[in-house]
Amino acid sequence: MERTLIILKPDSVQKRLIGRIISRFERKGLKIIGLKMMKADEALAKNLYSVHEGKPFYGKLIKFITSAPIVVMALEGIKAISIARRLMGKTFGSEAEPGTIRGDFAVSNSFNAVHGSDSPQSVARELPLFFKPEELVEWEPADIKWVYDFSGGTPE
Ligand code: IDP
Ligand code: MG
Repeated sequence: MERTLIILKPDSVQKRLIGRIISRFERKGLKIIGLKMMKADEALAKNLYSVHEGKPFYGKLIKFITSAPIVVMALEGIKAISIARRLMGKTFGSEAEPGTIRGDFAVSNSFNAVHGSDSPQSVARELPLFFKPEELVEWEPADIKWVYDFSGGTPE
């Protein structure tokens, strides 16, 4: 099982999309193991987006992500990182396919509804910025035997 970090960005919270966006991940079968609302301060934002320092959009991005509350979520599942990224759609709201979160809920290239870690290395760096180990909840969904095929012994 893989873990990933998802952030519902300030535009999602302001547009009252929290419930609808969380359900996209839930209904796919990804398990929520951490969830909270918070405001990111500048230090946290700069840490999250350190790879983008120096790029033309960096300043605006830091301002945006710290401008209003966000909802942060830790998800778990087989291939959770790539599945979540595909549910999100392409980076720019203007280019994201209909049916994806960004395709359905964002039209802007910067105010694009969600952040999702893009690799195991990013998860290892980003998840601990937002969740302490004790904030992540281990639990077994009641329907897990219908979410994955266990007929071969291991989930598929
Ligand atoms: P990602 O969120 O799909 O991983 P990144 O390239 O990592 O995309 O960029 C991080 C965030 O920075 C984007 O989600 C978006 O909010 C913003 N961003 C990226 N590229 C641009 C741009 O060219 N103009 C404005 N904002 C951008
Ligand atoms: Mg990225």
